[in-house]
Amino acid sequence: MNEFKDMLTVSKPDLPDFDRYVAALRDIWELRHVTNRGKYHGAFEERLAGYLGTDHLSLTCNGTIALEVALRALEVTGEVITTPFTFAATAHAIHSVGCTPVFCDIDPETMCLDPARIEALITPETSAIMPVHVYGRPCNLAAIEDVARVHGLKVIYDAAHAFGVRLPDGESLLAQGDISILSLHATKVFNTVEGGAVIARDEGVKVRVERLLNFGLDHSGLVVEPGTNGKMGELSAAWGVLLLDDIDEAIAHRGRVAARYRERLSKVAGLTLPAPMPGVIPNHIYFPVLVEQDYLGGASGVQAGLVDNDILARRYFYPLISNIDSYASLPSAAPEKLPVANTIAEKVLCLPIYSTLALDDVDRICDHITAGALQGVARTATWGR
Ligand code: T4K
Repeated sequence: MNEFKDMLTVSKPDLPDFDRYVAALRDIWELRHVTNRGKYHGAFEERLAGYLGTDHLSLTCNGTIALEVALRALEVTGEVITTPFTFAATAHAIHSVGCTPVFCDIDPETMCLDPARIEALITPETSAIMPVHVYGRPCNLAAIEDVARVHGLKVIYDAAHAFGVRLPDGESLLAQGDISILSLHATKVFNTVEGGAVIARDEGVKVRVERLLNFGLDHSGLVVEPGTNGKMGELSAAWGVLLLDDIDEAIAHRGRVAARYRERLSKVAGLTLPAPMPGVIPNHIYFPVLVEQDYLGGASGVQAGLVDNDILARRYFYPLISNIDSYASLPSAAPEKLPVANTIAEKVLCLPIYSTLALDDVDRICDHITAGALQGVARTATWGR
C-alpha cells in the first residue's frame, strides 16, 4: 500500500540518510543491545536535550505515554483543567490515569487555553492544569503560572507540537511548567517514527519519571512502585540521532512553505491565517487556516475540494474532543461554555506542510483553494478536477 507517497498529504515524515541508518542498524545488530538504554538511546537523549536547550529530558515510546507518566509522576488526582482544542491524546491521558478532564475555553489569538477562564473552573478536586501549545503556539505562560501558584496546582504542558520553539527571550518553550511533554511521532516536525519525551523541571522529578517509564524499577532493579513500559528502543533512537543533523534545514524549508502560503492566501476574503506570535521562533509544524462557512462550503467544503485533487488536508482539531461521546456529557463540555473553541474548530483546516514539500506544489494547493472562489463556483459545490 503506497497511498501517501505521491499525494500531497498534510504531513510527510522526514527520513534519515538511508546508508547511515543501515550502518547504525549494523552497529546495533552487532552490539545486540536493542533496547533498555543502549548506546543510541544515551547519545540521542544527550544530543536532543542539547539541541532543545532543556535539562532533565527523558525519552519515551510516544507522546501519549509521556503525558500519562507526567501526570503520575506529579501525583495528579481528581480534576485536570485542559483545552478541548487538541488531539484526543490530551484528554485520554487524563482519563487513563483516573482523573477527569475539565474543559476550558481557548483564547482566539493563541488558540490555547484562555488563562482568564481557568479560575472559574477550579474546585476542591482540581489538582493540575494541562494546557497545550497548539500548533507550537505558546500559551500565555505567565498568566497560567500565576493561577497555578495562587491555587497550588501543578502545570503539565502538552508540548507535543512544540519541538524547537523558542520564546522571545531565547528560552526553550519546552522548559516550562512542572513538566512539558513532546511527541516525536512520524507526522511531527522531528520524528523517531514513534517517540516522545518528558522534560521535568528538576532532577528529582526526572528520577521519578524514569522509574515510572521502566516498570517502577529503581536503579538497583527493585520494583518500588507500579510503573509502565514507556521506553524508547535503539532503532528509534538511532533514527533520531541521524535526523537531528538535518533538523535546522527541515525547519527552514517549512518556514519557506509557510511564507508562500501567507503570500498567496493572506488577502483572500473568507480565509483567516492565524498571525505569527511576536518574537517567537516557530517550528511551522502545521499551517492552519480558518475558513468562513460561505467560502466554498467552509472548511469541510475546501477539504473535499482538495481531496478531489489528491491533496489531503486535515481538520486538526475537528470535531472538538469535548464533543465526542466519551466526554460530551461532562458539565464542562457543553458547547455554550466553549464558544471560542467550537467556532475555531468549525472553521479550521490544516494545509500540507513538510520539509520536502516543493513550493510549486504549495502554489498548486493555493490555486485549488482560490480558483473555485475566483470563478464564482457555487459556494457549496464540490470541485471537479
Ligand atoms: N498531544 C497532542 C496535542 C498531539 O497532537 C498528539 C499527537 C499527542 C499528544 C500524542 O502524541 P503521540 O502519542 O502520537 O506521540 C497524527 C498523529 O498520529 C499524532 O501523533 C498527532 N498528535 C495527531 C495530531 O496526528 P493522524 O491520524 O492524523 O495521522 P495519519 O496517519 O492520518 O497521518 C497524517 C498524514 O501524514 C497523512 O496525510 C499521511 C502522512 N503520513 C503519515 C504516516 C503515519 C505519511 O506520509 N507517512 C506516514 O508514515 O494522527
